[in-house]
Parts: sequence; C-alpha cells; structure tokens
Amino acid sequence: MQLRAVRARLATDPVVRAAITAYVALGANLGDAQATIRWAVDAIMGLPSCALGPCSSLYSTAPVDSSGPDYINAVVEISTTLCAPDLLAQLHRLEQQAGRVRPYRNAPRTLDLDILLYGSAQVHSPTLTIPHPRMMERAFVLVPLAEIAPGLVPAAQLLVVAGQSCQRL
Ligand code: A4P
Ligand code: MG
Repeated sequence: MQLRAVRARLATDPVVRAAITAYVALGANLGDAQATIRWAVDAIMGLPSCALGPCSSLYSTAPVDSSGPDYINAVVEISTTLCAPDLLAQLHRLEQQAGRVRPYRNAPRTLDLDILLYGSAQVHSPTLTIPHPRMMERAFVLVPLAEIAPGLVPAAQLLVVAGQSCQRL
C-alpha cells in the first residue's frame, strides 16, 4: 500500500491509535458569536479522547462567500486519538448544541467547526476532505492558524489573503 493510502486509512479507521495533532477552525456570525466561540473552545477541551493545545486569539472577519454580520473566527490545536470521522461527528454534535441550522450553503451560522488538518493525513471521502479544501484561500483561517502554528502557513500565502478583513480582538 502506498504511503498516502496508509495515511488515509489511519485517519479514517476508528481503531485506537497514537495521538494525532489536528487543527480545528471555529466560526460564528449569529447570536452572541464571541460567547459561542468561547463556549466551543471549552466544549472541545471536554471532548472524549481530545486534549486542547494552543488556541488563537479571536478575530472579527468580514463574511467571505457568505452573508450576515461579521464573523468571529479562531483556530485551536488539539491532540486526539479519535479518528477523523469520529472527530467530525463530535464537532457536529457541538454545532447542534449551539443551535446550528443549515438552510443553504454558506448561510450565516451560530457555530461552524471545521477540521483543517489531521496530522499529515489526506482524506477524500464524500463527507470529509482534509486538508480543508478552501483553507489556503482564507484570511479567517490562515491568520489565526499562523498565530498558533506559524510553520504551517507559508508567508507568501498570508500575503495573498492580506486584502481580506481580519481584525484581531
Ligand atoms: N466536510 C468535508 N470536509 C470537512 C472538514 N474538513 N471539516 C463536510 C468539516 N466538515 C467537512 O459543512 C458541509 C459538509 O462539509 C459537512 O456535512 C461535512 O461532512 P457544513 O459545516 O454543513 O457547512 P459549511 O461550513 O457552510 O460548509 P463548508 O464547505 O465547510 O464552508 P466553508 O467553505 O468552510 O465556508 N466567512 C468568514 N468571515 N468566516 C467564516 O467562518 N465560513 C464560511 C463557510 C463561509 N464564509 C465565512 C466563514
Ligand atoms: Mg463546516
């Protein structure tokens, strides 16, 4: 089996494994978005088989391909023994607890939790794509990610998104 296939298998196989470092993007622009993001960081810390690592500052960002009020965005690092699909299921559960509804694509939301990176895995399934396919185009992801993991964000890419409004709170 090729290395890429082994990595994909390890990322999606729900067997207990060594802890993986993953990065989760948080976004919200409905309700008390700041309070929801702070709640979500605590809730991620409380997930089974997850330990919270560094957490970025909160950022106020203009909607990108979306609408409604400005977003609050942040990125957290976690260490987890959950496989990627189980981690996504846990994050969806938290989104639901925060009252997330999905009337249409890119609709304003009370809470969005996306997996940006899961170790070095590359996952391409109908329900999960890792690395997150649009992460490199978005200041609301790259700026907080660069704050906690500068080695993961090429400086040139930060320049590409520099025109997008993204203000540290
Ligand atoms: N899915 C596939 N891969 C992943 C992944 N790596 N992490 C699937 C999380 N979910 C993943 O997601 C739709 C489906 O993507 C899920 O069922 C899951 O199986 P969703 O959360 O229902 O909807 P979404 O978040 O609107 O979709 P998506 O495609 O993640 O949207 P984007 O591209 O992330 O854009 N502007 C600002 N300023 N701040 C924001 O946070 N967010 C978006 C959402 C648009 N504009 C924004 C912001
Ligand atoms: Mg999402």
